[in-house]
Amino acid sequence: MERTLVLLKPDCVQRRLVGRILSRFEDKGLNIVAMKLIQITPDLARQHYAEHVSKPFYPGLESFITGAPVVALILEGLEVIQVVRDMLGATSGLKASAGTIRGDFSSSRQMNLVHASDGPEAAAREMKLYFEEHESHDHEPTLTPWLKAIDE
Ligand code: FUP
Repeated sequence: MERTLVLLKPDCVQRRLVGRILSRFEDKGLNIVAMKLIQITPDLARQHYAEHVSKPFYPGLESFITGAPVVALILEGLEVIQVVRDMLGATSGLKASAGTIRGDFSSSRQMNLVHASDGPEAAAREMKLYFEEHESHDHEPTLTPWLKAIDE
């Protein structure tokens, strides 16, 4: 089992899409093991987007991501890091395929609704940035035997 950090960004919360996006992850059979509503500070934004801080688009990205609360969550599942990235689609909503979350709900490169870790190292780093150990909860959904075979 793998875990990944997901943020439902300010545009997602403001557009009242939180329930619909969470449903897509639940429908896929992914397990929510941590979740909270938080306000990202400029300091946290700089840590999260460390690789982008010096880029021309960063000031706009920071004011967007700190402009309203976000829902942070940790999802668990088989190959969940890649599975969730595929569910999101390409970074820009204009390029993301129909059927993906960004493809279906976003027409913007910046306001693309959801962030998800792009690899195992990023997932480990980002889960630590947003959650303390005691905020995530191991649990086995009772319907697991109907979501995957025992040897998967
Ligand atoms: P992603 O991994 O798909 O979230 O995208 P990136 O890490 O490449 O970019 C991080 C965020 O910066 C994206 F959510 C969108 C934003 N961004 C811009 O606002 N302008 C750009 O030119 C590129 C990215």
